[in-house]
Amino acid sequence: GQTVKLDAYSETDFVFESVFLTIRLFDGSAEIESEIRLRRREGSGADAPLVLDGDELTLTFLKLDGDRLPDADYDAEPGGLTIRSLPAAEAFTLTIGTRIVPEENTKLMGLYRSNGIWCTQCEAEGFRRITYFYDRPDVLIPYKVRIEAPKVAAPILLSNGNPGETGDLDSGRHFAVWDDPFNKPSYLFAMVAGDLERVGDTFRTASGHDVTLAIFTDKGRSHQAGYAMDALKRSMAWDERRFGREYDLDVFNIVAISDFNMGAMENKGLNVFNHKYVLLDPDTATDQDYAGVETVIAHEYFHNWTGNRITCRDWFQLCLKEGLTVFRDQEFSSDERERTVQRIGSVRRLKSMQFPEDQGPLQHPVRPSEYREISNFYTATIYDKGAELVRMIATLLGPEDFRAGMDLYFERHDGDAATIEAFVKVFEDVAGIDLSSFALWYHQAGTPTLTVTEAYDEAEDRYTLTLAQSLKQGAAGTGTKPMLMPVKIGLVGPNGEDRPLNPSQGGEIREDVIQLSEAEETFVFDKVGGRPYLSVLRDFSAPVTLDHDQSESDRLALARLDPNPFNRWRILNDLIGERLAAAAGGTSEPAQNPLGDELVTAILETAGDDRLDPAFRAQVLNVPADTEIARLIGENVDPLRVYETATRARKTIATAGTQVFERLVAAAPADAAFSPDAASAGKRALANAALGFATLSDGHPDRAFARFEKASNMTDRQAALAILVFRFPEHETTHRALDAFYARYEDDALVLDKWFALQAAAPGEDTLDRVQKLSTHPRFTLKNPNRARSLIGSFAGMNPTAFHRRDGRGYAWFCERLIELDAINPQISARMATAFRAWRTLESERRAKAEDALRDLAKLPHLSRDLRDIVDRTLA
Ligand code: B3K
Ligand code: ZN
Repeated sequence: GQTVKLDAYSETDFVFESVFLTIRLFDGSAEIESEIRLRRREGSGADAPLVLDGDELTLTFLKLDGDRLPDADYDAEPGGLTIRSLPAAEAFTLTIGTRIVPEENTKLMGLYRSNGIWCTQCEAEGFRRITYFYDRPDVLIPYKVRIEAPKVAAPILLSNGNPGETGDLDSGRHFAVWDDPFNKPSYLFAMVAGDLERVGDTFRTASGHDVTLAIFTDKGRSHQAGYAMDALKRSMAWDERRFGREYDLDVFNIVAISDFNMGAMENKGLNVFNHKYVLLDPDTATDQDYAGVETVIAHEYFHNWTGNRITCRDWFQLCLKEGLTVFRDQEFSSDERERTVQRIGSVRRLKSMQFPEDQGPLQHPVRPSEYREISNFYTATIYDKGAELVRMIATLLGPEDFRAGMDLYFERHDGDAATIEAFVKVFEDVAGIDLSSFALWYHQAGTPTLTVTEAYDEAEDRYTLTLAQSLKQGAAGTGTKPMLMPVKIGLVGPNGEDRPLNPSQGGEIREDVIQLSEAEETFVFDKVGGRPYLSVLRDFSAPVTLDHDQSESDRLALARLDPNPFNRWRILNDLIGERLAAAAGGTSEPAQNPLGDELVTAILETAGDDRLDPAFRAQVLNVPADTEIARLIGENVDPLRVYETATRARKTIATAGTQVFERLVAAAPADAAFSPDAASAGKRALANAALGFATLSDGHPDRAFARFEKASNMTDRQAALAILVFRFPEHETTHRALDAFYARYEDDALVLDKWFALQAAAPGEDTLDRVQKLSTHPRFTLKNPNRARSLIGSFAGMNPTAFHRRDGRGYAWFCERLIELDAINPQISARMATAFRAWRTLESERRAKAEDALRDLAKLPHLSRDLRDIVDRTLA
């Protein structure tokens, strides 16, 4: 495959003005007629050919202003169309006919058929699988679409924009026309046709415009769309309140599809969703599922402004829409739910998904400068680190200037295909500052280390803080210069009060935010009123690794009394992570209590403190994942040893906290009425965490099984089942629970995914045998992305003990599946292959086996470009 480079960007030779698509759907094929109005760009050569993108296309005809073009004037290949001898100056119309087979489109890119429903996915480069086009984000034009389809199979016909004419045709067919007045790039095109059920609602915008809302689902599922609709209306209202952004079309449609490569897609006026992020009810969905639906609905809706009204000039700018939109959905969830708990969730995600990426072979900057396959760049770095960069701008500028900057961005760039430079510039302009050293964050890959040293002069009552930043050159080799970063701090007194900050020397500080820009800076604070506890990097104000040699007693004091609740969690979580990494990383017999008594006491005190938010306490009990501990160890990792150390630590907490956990379990009746709100969810999270610990000290499955049977909702049912499967994988009680769960939900694909996923994630080398057997289960298929992810993805991505089996059989089996999957759906195979990304940090035996497996993959001649790109970069 060819490498695409940022600095090779140039405008198209021709300017598209508009397009009219006619899509004729038949059983077994689709005919597309694309009528493009265009002209040669002024200044581009008078004989430059028109070169259009295509992917697996068949041309059926080609006309210039209504007349067939002579064969000699064009070359049509499945992968592109080149047309010569086109008019030099005046505008003209090309009509391009293509034929495709949606039923055979297993890549689920372009136009495909899922469960009888015709639907599309075009981002990033799927439109070229429908028709020849300038399939790039800087070609912005109005689309008119006419869909023709059989009435019985497809009573519902949808596309972008506002609905137009509809009517009947011969032979049981009908048509519908859609008009999208907003200029858009091809990746935002969408079309859906099928026999769908509809849930409707309306939303009146702040300026009084009535918008018709609808969610379309498979037959018999629309009753599960209520929460998604509610989340949509709340998102619309929030974007008006918080960013002054109103919706701009007469209709907003969402369609839930069962075969979908990712979560959802923000097509203008017609969002297409993985049904996992639409369909919910208490009996089948967990609190986490509810939160996921809310986030994804909001995220796609927010794209209407950040992504659609203002799009990206090229795919190197992907974080312009994704990082910003993740930031916006995080803010929405923080306003709708509980800010600290949301922040903890985002930081956990960042550390577990983005940090390993940024510290391994798949490292890339938030704005990459080259790619071989853009689909592989929808990463945690683009999304989550991209969001952190926006958050840092907000923290550096403060709320007023940040909002003013966003207003200016919308005003200045509405209708543009913009760049990161343009985005950063609006904030420079409103705040009158130079953000060039901040902009390095977009270009330098890797996680910086922030080193903290402090000194207190008792005689002068003077506190001195030195902050140093450093960045290692990583796989991407993108530079190591110091970057402007906000470091939010507090100097905390013994009663948990924030002391006033009186900086007398050092660089820039605004309120409680240090604006660190040099490699090292020292700040002096006078009259601090006695030696303070330093609470640093509050709210995780910058995405860095903290290197702070703070005494255990200071840290434990802060864990109790820091007025910044995020830091209370972070300090405990860091301590647990460090202790477990130290114990699991060595080679000597690990200590009986790797956490130490005082830390255990602090955890239990927080978990048992009824004055604190239950969701927060549940987060404190949520010990860092094995993969996070492995990352902290950094080299020669033995995943089995990590698991055993973490289990020992959990047992210690369980034993020391028997009373606390008994009380917490008892306080939450298993059959309580269900409400999906954040406060109720937090109570369930705490009770279920407590149940896990209580079961650990019981040492038998009865209590979890009883809870499983009594559960009134999926959150409690799945939590109890997970305890059984993870702790007692071979116990007869566990089999009984799994069978009962299966019998109850075998016809509900989304719940069955949970059944597969839980079993695949059960720790232990033996899980491989179980997963192998499950892969021959009649309900297992690699063709449905959710199902493939539930078993194979969960095994490779969530089960280090089984995937990284010492004998290498986990790799061997996984790679066989990967190859099968690659022939069906390369985006999914490539995504799953990232499970190997930390292979170099493994102990030598496993490392050698992983390397062999990767090299064997690399040798195969027929890998997709997607998978090859990941394999090659992982090995590089
Ligand atoms: N923009 C889409 C992601 C498309 C992924 C293409 N491989 C969903 C989102 O981020 O909102
Ligand atoms: Zn997005």
